[in-house]
Amino acid sequence: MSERNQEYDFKWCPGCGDFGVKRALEMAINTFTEEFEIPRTSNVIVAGIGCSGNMVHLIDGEQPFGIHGIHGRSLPIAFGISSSRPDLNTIVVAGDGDFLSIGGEHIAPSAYRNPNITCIVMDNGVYGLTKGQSSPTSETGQITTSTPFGKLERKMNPLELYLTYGVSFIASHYSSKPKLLSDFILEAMKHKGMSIVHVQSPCTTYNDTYDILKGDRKKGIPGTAFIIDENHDPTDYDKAKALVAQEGVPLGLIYRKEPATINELQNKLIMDNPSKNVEDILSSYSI
Ligand SMILES: Cc1ncc(C[n+]2csc(CCOP(=O)(O)OP(=O)(O)O)c2C)c(N)n1
Ligand code: SF4
Ligand SMILES: [Mg+2]
Repeated sequence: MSERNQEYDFKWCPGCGDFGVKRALEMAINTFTEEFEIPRTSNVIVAGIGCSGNMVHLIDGEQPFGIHGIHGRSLPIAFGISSSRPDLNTIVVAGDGDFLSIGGEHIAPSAYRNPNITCIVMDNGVYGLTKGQSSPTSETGQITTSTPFGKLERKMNPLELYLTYGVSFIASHYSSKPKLLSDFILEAMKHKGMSIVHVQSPCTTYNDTYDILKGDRKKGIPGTAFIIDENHDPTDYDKAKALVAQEGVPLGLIYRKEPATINELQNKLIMDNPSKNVEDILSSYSI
């Protein structure tokens, strides 16, 4: 996609958190493109299937490239792009269902490879596009269209999962502060390796969590989102583990390390084996 498709008529519901994420992503792409003096088309968005994935069709202004692929398969598609075209800024946009449920099996292999991609996960705790079924991040006991008597399973903690798998950059934020969110997305884009910005992006139609996240004094709701303490050291794995084990939604950078990316390792392997021709390479696989 190098031109916005005017005939694509998908619209987010009024108040959907994904509007704020879109604004944040646009700001981050603009800054990244300007700072590195690259063409807009050197950014490529790989989208999951869901209301969130429709982001790829809704970006305003000069268009980046985009792929709206298969449900749950944004990570393998992004890996293919970043391996073959390391010059591109590869960005995944996906929902909690797409990324953590049907696509969940791709997170671990991707974390172990550490490709240079940035993932923006829009977590609304439901499958919005298909009318509000429960997702891995719905609350236990939550009534949804697929759990009319309450969800039985435990609620997933995605930040803990990313840390356990060794994702090399993990940030958490919400959609209500697009400028702040864009700063973390930009940092994630600059990070060499797999980065995830996990965003609480409420679904106003099936799971409106704005009050729960931000709190409402008049209604006596304390608010679950909290800014990460400025003394938090994101390079300290144990501190990051303790942080994500806390109740509530941390806002900020949780963890960062800089292991080699899969592209760097592949390049080294090629450099270390310069004389091999195709026949030699093939024969090294025979037993
Ligand atoms: C293989 C496959 N299975 C199921 C679906 C139906 N489907 C489309 S989107 C979706 C869930 C999306 O949920 P999420 O990723 O949380 O996105 P949201 O709409 O909430 O942003 C499902 C189950 C599909 N399109 N393809
Ligand atoms: S159904 Fe929910 S997630 Fe989908 S556009 Fe509407 S508010 Fe957003
Ligand atoms: Mg969702």
